[in-house]
Amino acid sequence: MKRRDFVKLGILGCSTTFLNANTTTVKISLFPAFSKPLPIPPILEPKIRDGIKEFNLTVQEGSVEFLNGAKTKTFGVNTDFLGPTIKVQRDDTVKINVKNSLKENTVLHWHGLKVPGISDGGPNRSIKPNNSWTTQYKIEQRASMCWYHPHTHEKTGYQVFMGIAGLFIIEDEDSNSLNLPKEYGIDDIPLVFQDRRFDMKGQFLYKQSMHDTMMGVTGSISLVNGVIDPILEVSPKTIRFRIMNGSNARINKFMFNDLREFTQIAGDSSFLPKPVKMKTLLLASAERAEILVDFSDLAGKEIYFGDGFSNKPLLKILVKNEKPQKFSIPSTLIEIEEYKNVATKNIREFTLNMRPGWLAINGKQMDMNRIDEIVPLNKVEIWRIKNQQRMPHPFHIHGCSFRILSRDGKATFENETCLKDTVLVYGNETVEIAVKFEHESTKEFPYMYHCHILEHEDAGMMGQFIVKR
Ligand SMILES: [Cu+2]
Repeated sequence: MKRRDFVKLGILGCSTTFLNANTTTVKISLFPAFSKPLPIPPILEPKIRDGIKEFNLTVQEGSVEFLNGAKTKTFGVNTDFLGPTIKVQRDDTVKINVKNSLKENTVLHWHGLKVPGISDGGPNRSIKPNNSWTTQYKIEQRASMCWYHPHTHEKTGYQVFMGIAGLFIIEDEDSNSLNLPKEYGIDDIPLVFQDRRFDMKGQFLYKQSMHDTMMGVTGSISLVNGVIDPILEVSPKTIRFRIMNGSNARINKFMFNDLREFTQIAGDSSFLPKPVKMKTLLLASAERAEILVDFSDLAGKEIYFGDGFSNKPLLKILVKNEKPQKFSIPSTLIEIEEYKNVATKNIREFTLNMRPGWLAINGKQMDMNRIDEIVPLNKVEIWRIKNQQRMPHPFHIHGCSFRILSRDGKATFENETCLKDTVLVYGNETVEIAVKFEHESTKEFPYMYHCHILEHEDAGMMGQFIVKR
C-alpha cells in the first residue's frame, strides 16, 4: 500500500484527462473531487394491511448527472438510480409488488433472503414491460443486510450496471437488543460501492469485448450510494457502516488512509459470533459487511475511506468539531448454531470452469430448461466448490445461508465465521460449506447457484436446482 499516494489522490481528486478528451463535442468533466454529499437511500415506508407490510417497487428508466455536463441514462427502482432501502423485522410477512416500467424484461431477486423458489425472483420469473409481479413471504432469518437486484436471463450484468439495486435490511431480537449504533443515516450508515465505465458522451459503457466477459466489467470511476467521490459528515464517535460491494466484478480491499483499525461485526447473512478487529476488509461482488469505526479522536478533522487495490479514496469523512463520545463494543455478538449436524456423506461438488468465451459449472453452461441438482429439504449438506483457475470467483447460492467449513482444508478467516450467502473462492482453491434449504423450489421456479461476477453469470457460470422433501 503506497500510503502517500492514497493521501495525495484524496486531495487532488482523479485525473480528468480521459473525460476531457477533445474527440467529443460534449464538454464533460468530473465534478471537483469530494464536493457532493453522500446520499442515503431512503427507507421505503410500507402500507400495513392485515398485519402484512406491503411494498411497491417500480423498475424504471432515468438519468443522472454523474459527470459535470452529461446526463447519463440509467435504470433505478422508484427513482433514477439504485432504489430505496427495505427494512423489516424477523417474522414480518411482506408483500412486494414489482412493476416493470422498462422497455425490456426484468425481475427482482431478493439476494440473501431465505424464501421459497416461487418468491425468489430468478431468471424464470421474468416480468414483461408494463407488467407486474406480486410476491408474499415471511422473513424467517437472522438480522442482516441483504439486497435486491435484477436476475434477468443473460442481462443481469447490464441491468445492475444501469443501476437496479437496493438494500434489504432485516432486524431481529439480537440486532434490536445489542448495544450498537442504530440510527439509520446518522450513525448506522449504508454504503453501496460500485464502479462504472463511461463513454465519451458520458453514458455508461457496458460489456464491449470477450475481455469484459472473461475479466468482468470494471470501471475507473467509483460510486458510493450512486455518487462519485461523496463526502459524509459524522459526529466524533463510533459509527456503524453497512458496506455492500455492489460492483459487477470488482473486488475491493476497504481501508482508511491513516490505516486505522476498525471492527467487523457482521457479514452477509448474520452477525459474527464476536467482533473482529482489522485494518483492511476484502469484499467481492455481492458480499456485505458491517463495521464499527471509532472517530472520537478526529473531532474537526477529515479522513478517507478507500480501496487498497486501486489505491483510491472513495469516501471523504468530515468529523464534526463536537465533544467526542466514547463507545465500548460488545465483546460477544451472537451464537451461531446453524448447520452443525452435517451428514458427511452428503457432499455435492461444483467445479468452476472457464475457457475463452465459455463459462460453466461442472462442465455445463446455464440452461433454463435443465435442472442440475435435486437437493433434499431441511438436510445439512456439504457443498464443495472447486476453482481450478487463477481468477477468484464469488460463489452465491439462492434460498439459503451457509457456514464456510474450510478453505483448502483449513479454517476460514475469522471475519467469515458468520452466516454467508456468497463466498469468494480464490484461485486454485477448494472451499467447503455447510448449507441447508428450509424452503422448496420447483422445476418451474428453481433456485440458482452461480458466480456473482455478473458477466460470468450471464455467460453461463450458473446452475439451477430444485429443493424438495
Ligand atoms: Cu466467476
